[in-house]
Amino acid sequence: MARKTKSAASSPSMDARVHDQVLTRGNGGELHQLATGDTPVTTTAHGVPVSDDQNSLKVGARGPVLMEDFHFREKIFHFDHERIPERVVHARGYGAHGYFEAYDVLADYTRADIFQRPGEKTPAFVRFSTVAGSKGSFDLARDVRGFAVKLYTQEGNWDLVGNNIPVFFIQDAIKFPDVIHSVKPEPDRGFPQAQSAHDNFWDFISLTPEAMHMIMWVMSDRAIPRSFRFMEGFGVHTFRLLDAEDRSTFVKFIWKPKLGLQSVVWNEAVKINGADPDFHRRDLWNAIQAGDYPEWELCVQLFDQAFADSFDFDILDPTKLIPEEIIAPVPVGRLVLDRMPDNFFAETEQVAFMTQNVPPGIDFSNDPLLQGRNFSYLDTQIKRLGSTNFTHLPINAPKCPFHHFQQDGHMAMHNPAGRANYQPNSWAAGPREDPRRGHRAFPEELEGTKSRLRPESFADHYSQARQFFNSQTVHEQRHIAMALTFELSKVETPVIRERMISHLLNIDPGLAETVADKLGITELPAPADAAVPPRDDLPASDALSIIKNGPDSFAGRKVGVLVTDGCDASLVKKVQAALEKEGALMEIVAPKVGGVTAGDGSHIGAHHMIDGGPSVLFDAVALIVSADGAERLLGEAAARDFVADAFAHCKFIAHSAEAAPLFEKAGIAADLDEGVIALDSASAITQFIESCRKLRLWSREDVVKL
Ligand code: HDE
Repeated sequence: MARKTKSAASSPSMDARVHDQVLTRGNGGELHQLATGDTPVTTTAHGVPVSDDQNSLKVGARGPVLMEDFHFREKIFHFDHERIPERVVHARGYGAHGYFEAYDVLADYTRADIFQRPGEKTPAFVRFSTVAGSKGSFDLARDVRGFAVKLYTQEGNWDLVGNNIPVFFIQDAIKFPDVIHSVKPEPDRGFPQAQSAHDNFWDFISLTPEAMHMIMWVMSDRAIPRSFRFMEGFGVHTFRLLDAEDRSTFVKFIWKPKLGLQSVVWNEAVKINGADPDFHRRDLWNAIQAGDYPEWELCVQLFDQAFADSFDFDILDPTKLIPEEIIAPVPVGRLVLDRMPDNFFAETEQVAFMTQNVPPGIDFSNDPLLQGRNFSYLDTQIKRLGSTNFTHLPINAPKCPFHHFQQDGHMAMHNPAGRANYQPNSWAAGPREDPRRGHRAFPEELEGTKSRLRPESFADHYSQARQFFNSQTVHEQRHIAMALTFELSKVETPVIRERMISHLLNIDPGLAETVADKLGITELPAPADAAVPPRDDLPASDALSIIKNGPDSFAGRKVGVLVTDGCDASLVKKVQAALEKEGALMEIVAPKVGGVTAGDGSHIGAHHMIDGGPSVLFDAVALIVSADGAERLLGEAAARDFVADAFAHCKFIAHSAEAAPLFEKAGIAADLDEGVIALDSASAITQFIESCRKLRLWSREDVVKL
């Protein structure tokens, strides 16, 4: 029988200490790490020290394995149960900690504690997500992004569970399972994953005219954001603020990113998904690790009943927004994300957002979508987290004092202490309600007949869709047309494609014709029946466009610099210094990840080998190469794509003179424009940075036809 020795290893190599641990080899050849110094001893979950974590307990060296091995059984048992159900929607997400800071006292509008002491920090946790894909899907799906914020206020958790789009597909929560089933993989075949480009989705949408406004947003660049850091968040529904006397002001919540808005183009998104499926989460991780903390302003659109009664649309209809030109958003505070979770599962996966989490001073409206959500979020947490006691998890627990008589259940981590667990009681024990401090609902007078009716005031499905389209720049309108074409080209059933064209005719006939033409539909269908004639008198709203709301700064963006052996090191340094001054980042891409030897003999380390650092990962690029280096790159497909894609995606390109052959090879030499900047003078770097502030040279689209 093979016996193991635990004595110190005899050969010098086995004596080596790795991170304060001793490696030793049993005479069966297996390696043991012995805990020494500060390294703790491995234990079972019950605290029993473990002697061997490499070999199960067997009869003899070759088995069988003994049931008696409690450590083995516990380890495998726990592993077998590691997975919990993923979220039924918004499964793929990424979270970060931070804080909220109010600018002013808002007591005139709300008694919510979070808005009473300007400058005080309220801890926050934010989870960004895609909607349709499963947990392991890619980040740059064409999809809505979740923007869920948990604010741990002194009067309980306030969850503002929003999206990066201010309207929704449906008007009544009872339709939520239908819209989600339609976008998820088709149930018979189990695909496509994280994509709306398939028959079921467009079938449902084309049979659901109320979705048309949202569809315009989802087909716009809003659905392919460059970073979580560069997108807006919206509470979507109308909520109420209640002051100390329960006087109500209607409110819509908007998060505005400090770094401005930015999206990618579809051709780029598809390639990013291959090059880095974690593009968005890596971006947030990197920014926070680098101390470049993302920040948003919380803005409120405030209005009263008189405005609600006079507005063109029903303020309870979640397929409508209130244009910012009609009610200007007022900044009331800022949200800063400054810390990543210690553990993804414990925090990002187990966080439970619930729309019904509102503190005193904030209340719901009668939006039927919001009311349905108020049921769904609690219900889903029990399924997902397995116990009514999910509020005991640190990420979900309030950070203010809390007292109640809820007890027991699976995994109860704290129960009421003492004899009283009910009230009223004769022991004068335990908490009591307080109508002055507690959450009070707005005392709205209501009466009506029970019915399953959709209000007439929700009937206009096209006017704001048209307003959204009219508010876009020509480039953004082109992207919408291309997105619709792409999506509908994946629909195999012709009647569904045609049905969508009939809706588009009610939104913009030019758009309908362009999409129909690209789909090869020669005879336009009749416009869809509209419950209410679409209006064409709604003025364009600049706030709806991304390009019109660019940052005018390159801060927070990233340039990929392609270098080769023999390149000009001082030029690389100058570009880096200029980018740092702008608050932007630079990453080096080289033929080998080991880096290059510059012309002056210095070493330049690389972040990426060229195959692993395609230009789609950057906001702009620079080609700082030697003549020899350029010559050698000509044979590499990755180098050609680096240049061709940067150009096709309308990015600004700076280059040393020696890069010219790369333009030839990429087939763009004849098309070079003002966005391609030769680094041949001291002012050229400044010119490059100033150009980059525009983010993209959209006029190039007329040449490259994305
Ligand atoms: Fe959600 N939604 N939703 N939703 N939603 C969920 O809750 C639901 C809607 C949103 O990062 C689920 O914990 C219904 C609108 C975000 O953990 C579930 C309806 C908006 C997240 C649910 C909607 C959202 C969710 C699944 C129609 C923007 C991710 C897992 C009435 C204002 C939160 C979970 C996170 C998640 C239900 C519509 C935003 C099933 C019934 C509109 C950001 O409860």
